[in-house]
Order: sequence, then C-alpha cells, then structure tokens
Amino acid sequence: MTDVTDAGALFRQRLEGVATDIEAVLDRLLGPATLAEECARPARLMEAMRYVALGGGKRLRPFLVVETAALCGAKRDQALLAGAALEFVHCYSLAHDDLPAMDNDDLRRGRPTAHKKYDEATAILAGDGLLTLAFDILARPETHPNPAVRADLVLALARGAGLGGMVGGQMLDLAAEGRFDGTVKKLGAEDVKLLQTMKTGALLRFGCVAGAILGEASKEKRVAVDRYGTLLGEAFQIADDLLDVEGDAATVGKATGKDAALGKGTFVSVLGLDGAKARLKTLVNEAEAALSPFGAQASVLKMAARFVAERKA
Ligand code: GRG
Repeated sequence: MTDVTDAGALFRQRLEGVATDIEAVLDRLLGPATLAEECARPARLMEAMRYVALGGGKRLRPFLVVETAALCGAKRDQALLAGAALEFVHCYSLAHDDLPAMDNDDLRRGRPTAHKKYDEATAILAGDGLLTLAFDILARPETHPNPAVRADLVLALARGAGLGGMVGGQMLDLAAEGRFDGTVKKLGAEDVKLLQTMKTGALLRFGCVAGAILGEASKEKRVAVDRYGTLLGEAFQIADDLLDVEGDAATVGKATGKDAALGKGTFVSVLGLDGAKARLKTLVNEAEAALSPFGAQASVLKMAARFVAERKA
C-alpha cells in the first residue's frame, strides 16, 4: 500500500519541480526573437501574452503531461514542450473567460485580469496568440522526432480544446446561463456532467493522454491514462464548484459565490453539498484504480487525484 504522507510530499515536490521547469520553458517560448516565417513580435502583444501565461498558476496540466510521459517512457524535455503547449491553451481560455463578454472577472490568479491590466482587444489577441502558439509548439520536431506522434498530439489537443471540447463546453455554459434567450436553464446531473466534461475536463484529459502519445504507449496504457484523466477532470470540476460555495476569494484567487448568484447548474446544485463531496471521493478512488496497469510507479499521479479533490485554490 502507498504511504500517503511520503507520496504527498513527493507529489508536492514533483509539482513544484514541473512548475519551475515549465516557467522557464514558457519564458523561452515567449522570448522576443522572431522565428522563421514570423515577421515581427509586437511588444504590447508579447507583453500581454507573457502576463497571461507567466502569472502564476499551479501548472497542474503540464505536471500531468510530465508525469504520464514518465510513466510511458517519454523524454522529460519533450513532455515539457507538450505541457507548455497545453498550458498556453489553458491560459488563453482563462483570459478569454474573464472578458466582459464572458464572465467579466476583474481578478485572476490574484492579479488584475488581462483586459483590466491592458484592454479588451489586447486580451483577446493575447489569447489568440497563445492558442496559435500552442499548435506551433506541437508541430515542432523538437517536441517529438516522429511526425505521426506530433500529428497525434495536434489532433488530440484540437479535439480537447475546440468545438466538441472546451470551447463547445463554454458555449453550453453560456446557453445554460440564458445568455442567448434570457432564460436560465434548469440543468440535470447529466447536463452538468457533459458541460463540465467538455469545458474543464477535456484539457485535463489531454494532459494525461499527451504523455501516452509522446511515449508511444501500448493501447492498454493509453486507455488507462485516458480514463484517469477523464475521472480527474470531473473531480477537478466538483472541487471547483465546492470552492465556489465554500472557498475564500483571497485564497482561491478569484471571486467566489458566483455560480449560485447566477443560478448556474453545477455539481453542487444537482447533487447537493454532501452528494458532491461523496461523488468526489468515489472519483478519486476510481482515478487511482484506473492507474493499476502502472503499479507502484503511479503513486505520484494517485496523489495528484487527491490533491485535485482537496485543493483550496
Ligand atoms: C473562453 C474558450 C473559452 C473557454 C473558457 C476553461 C474555461 C473555458 C474557462 C475557465 C473558467 C473556469 C474558472 C473554469 C473552472 C475550472 C478551471 C479551468 C479553473 C482554473 O484552473 P486551475 O485551477 O488554474 O488549474 P491555475 O490558475 O492554477 O492554472
């Protein structure tokens, strides 16, 4: 049996290690030098992209790429590049989600949101720039020498981030809020699950699958990390919904209490507080069980599932 205390300390150490390493990679990728076929890197746009991408954050998604890559025998440098691509997509989504046309938030990661710090047009373009750069990175030979692996990564990220993934989930969320017809929708448990699987879960799932793609893992291992990522995504969102109800804005780094104020359908609204907490426990256990093909090697990822469920920010 895994020693929870040791695994917890090891998990925190690994997460911090990835956060430090990914920060350096993101910084390098957002440097001022133009690349082949680029004409110029406009200073204000570069600065805003750096503000959005380098301003803190737990770096959980790159951590998932690095850890699953290690389990599947892929190189850490390559995992950090794929992780950087994923983090860029995540950061773009946060900047766009904070815009007045979306959630209209003033605070993100404990700092002014991008449109508050700059202006709306710059925040939109910074997000666009980060999204595009993510696919640029995945297409580079330094991310993986095998073009089929790179194409697989590009496809998987596009599917997770786009119409049938995160962007589609955001659309379902806005529609449920009554943005397009003025009627707040009463969502059932399955509606909330679908919406959140797309909006939040799809990128976390990609983080786990990316490691298996990079490591050209067996079908069994890819299916295992895919399932782990799917369960982790749901756990992450339930924890997020609980933080919105029970969290403290200063610790969470953004406004809380917004879901109830908007009458939004969340895991808490459909399952109740106790039901959501019980579901969270089940998900953590199932996520841990999904990693059984990796045996004891998966102890850090198992702790990651607990961390996601118990996080305070
Ligand atoms: C605008 C295209 C578009 C999509 C927006 C993911 C998303 C869709 C919006 C983010 C809004 C939000 C707060 C969702 C809840 C879950 C979530 C993604 C929380 C933030 O992720 P963390 O906790 O953040 O990993 P850090 O700052 O640690 O990176």
